[in-house]
Amino acid sequence: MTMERLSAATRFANPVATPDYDRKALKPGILHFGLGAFHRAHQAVYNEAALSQNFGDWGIVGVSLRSLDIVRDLRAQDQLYSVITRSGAGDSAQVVGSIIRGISAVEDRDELLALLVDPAIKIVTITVTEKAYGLDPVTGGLDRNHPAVAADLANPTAPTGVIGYIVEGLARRQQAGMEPFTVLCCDNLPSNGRVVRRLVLEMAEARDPALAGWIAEHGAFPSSMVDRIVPAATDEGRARAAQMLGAEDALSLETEPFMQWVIEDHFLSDRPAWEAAGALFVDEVEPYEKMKLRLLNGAHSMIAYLGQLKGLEYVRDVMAVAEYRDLARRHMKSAVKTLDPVPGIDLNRYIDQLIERFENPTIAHRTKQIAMDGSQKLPQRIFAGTVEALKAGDEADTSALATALWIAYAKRTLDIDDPRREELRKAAAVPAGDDASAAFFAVPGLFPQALIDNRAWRDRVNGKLADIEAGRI
Ligand code: CS2
Repeated sequence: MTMERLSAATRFANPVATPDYDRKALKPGILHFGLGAFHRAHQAVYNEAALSQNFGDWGIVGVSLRSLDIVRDLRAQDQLYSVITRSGAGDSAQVVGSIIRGISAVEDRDELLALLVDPAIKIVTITVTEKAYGLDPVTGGLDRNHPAVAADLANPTAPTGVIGYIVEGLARRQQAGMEPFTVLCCDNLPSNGRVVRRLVLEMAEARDPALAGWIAEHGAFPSSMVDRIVPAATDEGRARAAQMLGAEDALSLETEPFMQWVIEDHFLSDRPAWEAAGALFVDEVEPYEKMKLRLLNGAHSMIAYLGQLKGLEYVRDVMAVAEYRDLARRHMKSAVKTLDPVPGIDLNRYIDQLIERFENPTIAHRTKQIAMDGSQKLPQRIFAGTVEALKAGDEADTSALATALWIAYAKRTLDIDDPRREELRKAAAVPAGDDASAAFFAVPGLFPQALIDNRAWRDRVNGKLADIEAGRI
């Protein structure tokens, strides 16, 4: 028997939370780039909570830069989808209605360009993953060889990448005598607002210095720290959702109960009351970002490479090995020493909570998924903290191990999934002499100079590599 497709008319057999506000009253107020699982389980859920507590009419228009499927599926489901929250305590289902429309940058480009200049759109939010920004690892500015950046510099009025769209949208607003929109980055980059501001200004400068000046003066690029573990969706998860909903949902996804969003309170307009779901508005996001990147994401990457090298498919499988769980904890205990106090957070509790989150037996988070794009992730997750740890006289032993695990993984994985794949493949092919990691340290802009210059720490990385290769780790 085929099940009906999720829609506004679905009558649920089981308890399911559904939009309890007037969806028809929502207006497009937020334009979001990147309609993947993370956005749907994070910002859209915060927005849902704000709406359900009767705060405003902020609808999200979601832009998919590449995948047409998400947009088609949303359309086929009255722009509804489900979030299944899972833990040892049980599962719960929520149908989210705060995304009022999905559009494709490929098929609906004119509509997208029109929305960027629609005064109703006050906030542009972004989750496109680290590699989509076109960030040059050497300069920290715009990578002019990045395919989307190169295309958008050559043809700025017909953009293809997220920075190109933002610059074109702001240019049109300037020409129309309007205010800019606020740009809110929600990707795992340190000082993500500042990073995006710089990329936008550099691209605008290349096109028209007056535009760059206007953006610098009038624009707003708050930073934000986002957190929720949301594995890529699977058929198994979709089948589980269908059971709970009594309807097919091609867009359902599974996630953990925990979620966190810390946002720099710097908006050009009013904004949704995301605090309704616990979002924290602060003056300085950096302490929270550093905490999350170095503790959660740093340990996550370490666990991912361990898992990949040891044939353990999920994070929870790695955590089930006492030795590896202890290692993850040891790494966090060491990395935490590089952090300043984080307002309102007990860092020891935070670490305990992370261990529990990673252990969640109901969350099937593939180590392969996290292992992806290491060149884009390790600098902020592992290397930045290592520089500070070494400066403070620490040996940064677990960081050396995390680095060696990644190098060993790169050496063993021919089809490594990373935008710097070619360079990593070349480094991996260099025969390991006395300095087995040298070719990786020579990849431009990957390691900070302080680590490249630190012979003792590099020897430590080599020692760990030898241990891994000899099966001692
Ligand atoms: C993970 C993150 O895939 C990865 O690299 O470390 O996506 C992680 O699950 C999130 O940042 C959690 O908020």
